[in-house]
Amino acid sequence: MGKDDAKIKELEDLIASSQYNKRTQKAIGQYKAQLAKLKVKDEARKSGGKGGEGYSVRKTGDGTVVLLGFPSVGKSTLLNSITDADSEVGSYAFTTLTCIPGILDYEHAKIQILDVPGIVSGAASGRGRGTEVFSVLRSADLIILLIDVNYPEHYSVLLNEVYESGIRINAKRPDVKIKKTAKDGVKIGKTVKLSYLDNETITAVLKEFKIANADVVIRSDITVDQFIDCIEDNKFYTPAITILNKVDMVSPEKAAEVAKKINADLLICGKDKEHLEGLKKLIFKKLKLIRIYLKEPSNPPDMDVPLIVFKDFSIKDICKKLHKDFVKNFKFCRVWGSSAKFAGQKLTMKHVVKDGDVVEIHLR
Ligand SMILES: Nc1nc2c(ncn2[C@@H]2O[C@H](COP(=O)(O)OP(=O)(O)O)[C@@H](O)[C@H]2O)c(=O)[nH]1
Ligand SMILES: [Mg+2]
Repeated sequence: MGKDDAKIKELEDLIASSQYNKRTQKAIGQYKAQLAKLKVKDEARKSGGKGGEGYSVRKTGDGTVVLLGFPSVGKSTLLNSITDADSEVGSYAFTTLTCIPGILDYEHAKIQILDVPGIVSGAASGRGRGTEVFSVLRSADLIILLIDVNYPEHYSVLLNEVYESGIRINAKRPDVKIKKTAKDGVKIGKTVKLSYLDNETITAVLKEFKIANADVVIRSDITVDQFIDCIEDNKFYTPAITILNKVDMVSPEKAAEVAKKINADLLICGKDKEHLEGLKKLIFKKLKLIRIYLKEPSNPPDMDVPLIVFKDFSIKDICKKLHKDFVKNFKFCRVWGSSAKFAGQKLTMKHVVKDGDVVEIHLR
């Protein structure tokens, strides 16, 4: 064990054995900040010269979903069931050694699903192909936590691995602005009452990151961990769903009991191709995909084949998706549908579309 490993362990023990309260929050905040810094250093060392480049899988399609689970929970089987992929299935661990992509065709959306090697505890710190897995994970628009009904205990391990890899699932980025300044110390503005942080702790934690002068504005009731996330500014906020797999192997009562324990969003039998509509629908919903219909000037729109985009996409995002020159050559657009004030409203690239809108793009 290296010097940093020992220090990490010492800090983790200190944090675990301390009660977080008004009196201790400053010290705990400082430990947590020191720990966060050591972990960054540790990750850089473990990924070596590779810089965490991971598998070379190009993002394609309308959204990317990563299947995450321990070895043998049925990831490859599920990928083969819901996509065009042909991934090797095996009854032993580590069958899948590379990242296998497949495309799920659903409601005109082409959703890329990635089957990555099973992770094991400690993956976030570089063991068992973790570095590669997590670089794929960080590119996900949605993460599926796949749990084998026989191993519900995997759930908390997965959650921990995902957290340690810098991904905050089903969480909103906290509303915190930190602007470094040249002098005058740390100035803190708050629009909410903070339950877990006082000014002294905020200042002490910033100091650990060598920030002595800053304007800080906090608009959500954050914890010290969330504050550190905001300082590091390298976290990913990704939606996730928990899917309980292989429910054919146990009684319905047992499956329901396990599902409750891990708060599963859906129970499936990944082998059973015919009954996975519910999962496809859930994936589409969780990706927050919407349908846009394109129209050419003086022609009716093509209402058969929508363009699938993410909710909150702007016209500019749509242009980028359509063609590499569209942004450069954009003149204006007209929009029909719920995002427009009136039918055929003339709008700029900043306009944000809504599900079912008809869009006509005018280029120079
Ligand atoms: N009973 C049952 N077995 C399954 C199911 N899905 C996968 N398996 C089996 O579990 C084993 C591991 O599957 P695989 O897809 O290779 O898991 P992976 O390592 O997560 O990719 C294989 O023997 C599969 O046939 C399922 O829904 N029900
Ligand atoms: Mg596999």
